[in-house]
Amino acid sequence: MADDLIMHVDMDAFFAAIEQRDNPDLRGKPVVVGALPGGRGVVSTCSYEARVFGIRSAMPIAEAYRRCPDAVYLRPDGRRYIEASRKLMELLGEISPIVEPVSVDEAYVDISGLSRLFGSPSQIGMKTRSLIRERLNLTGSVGIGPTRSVAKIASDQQKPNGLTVVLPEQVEDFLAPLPVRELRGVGKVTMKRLHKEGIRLVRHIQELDQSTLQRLFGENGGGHLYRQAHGISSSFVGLAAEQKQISQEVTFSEDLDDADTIQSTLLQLACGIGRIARRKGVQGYVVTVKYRLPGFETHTRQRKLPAPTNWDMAIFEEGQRLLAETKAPGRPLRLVGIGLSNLVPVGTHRVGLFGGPDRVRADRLYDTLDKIAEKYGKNSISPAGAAGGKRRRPK
Ligand code: TTP
Ligand code: MG
Repeated sequence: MADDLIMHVDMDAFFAAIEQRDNPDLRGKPVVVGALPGGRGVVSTCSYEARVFGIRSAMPIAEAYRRCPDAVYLRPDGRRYIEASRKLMELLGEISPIVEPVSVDEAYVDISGLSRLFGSPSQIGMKTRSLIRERLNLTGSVGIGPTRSVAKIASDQQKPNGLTVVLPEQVEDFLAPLPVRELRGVGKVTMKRLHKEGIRLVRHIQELDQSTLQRLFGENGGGHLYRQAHGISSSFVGLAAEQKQISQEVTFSEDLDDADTIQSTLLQLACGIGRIARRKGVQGYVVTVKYRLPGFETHTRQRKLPAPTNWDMAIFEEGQRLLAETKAPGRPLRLVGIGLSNLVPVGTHRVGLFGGPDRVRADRLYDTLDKIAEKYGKNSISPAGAAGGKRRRPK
């Protein structure tokens, strides 16, 4: 519909910001959440102070340490992050009844027709940010636009603590100067193909008509690019079918039998996979876990879900379940990995933009969060939790 208005909310440096909120000593400092230096894991996320050193999510922890040995290094504490996630989704539910969580710190909110209640789109955005500050004592960035893609790109424009509103008449100008990789469904392969044609900016796509794009990129792919570049809603993400599965794994430097570390590694991997899937605009039906016992005995196990997902917590939960079912309890692991396959474009299983299944999905979110929170209540994902455990800092 012409007057659709979507808000995308993405919390700033989510895991790290929660650590800084809960421990004032960490405020203003570079904080890196993820594996600890000395191991082979990766960075989950880091505070904006750490980003100055070039540290980024998914970077090997050794490289992060090389860039900033003085940063504070913490293992993730899933329980507190999930609690914050739950509060975030709840407060968004006060803005609009139609909330679609997409990851632990990110959601789309349908704000069409809410101006009578809350005022202009910017006022809705400001209201959302102030609720986040009041309830969570954290900051989030908000983007508002006529489609999900535009709202998502907008929320990223002025991070952290930003608000970017793109009105329908501004969409083309807003998208024009961006690099093509900002568009949904444009992964590495498509980007290369676009670059080969001299198409680097969204403006270059906007300059071509739809039939030219379809000649170059196929009927579906070209049509999708055309709609994305003009900010027209598009659920087709045919270009994303570049990849059959998304997977990540970590090899430990020594055999590992610490259930907390295995869990937190799995959580990080699941977040990474969810992230890639969302970036590509796909969801997967099948979650696979892979693990290696000492001596290279490697196993995989997978399960097909009733509905496709690209949500971190759903991938994590399924992975955990599979691992619990398969691994002989207490046996040390050398490697753990998780994958998402049977990928389909987002939207394949939706009725309309925010149709029935999305509401169901929001319900499932709370269900899952409850279960995870319960679990972590007893067995926190990390010793850095409220139980007063140790927060290790490298020497
Ligand atoms: P993001 O929203 O991508 O990152 P962020 O909130 O830390 O920072 P930004 O201000 O740029 O939004 O991801 C949300 C959380 O998901 C992040 O805090 C940690 C987790 N995560 C991982 O564990 N691994 C990853 O590779 C990424 C990207 C995120
Ligand atoms: Mg975020």
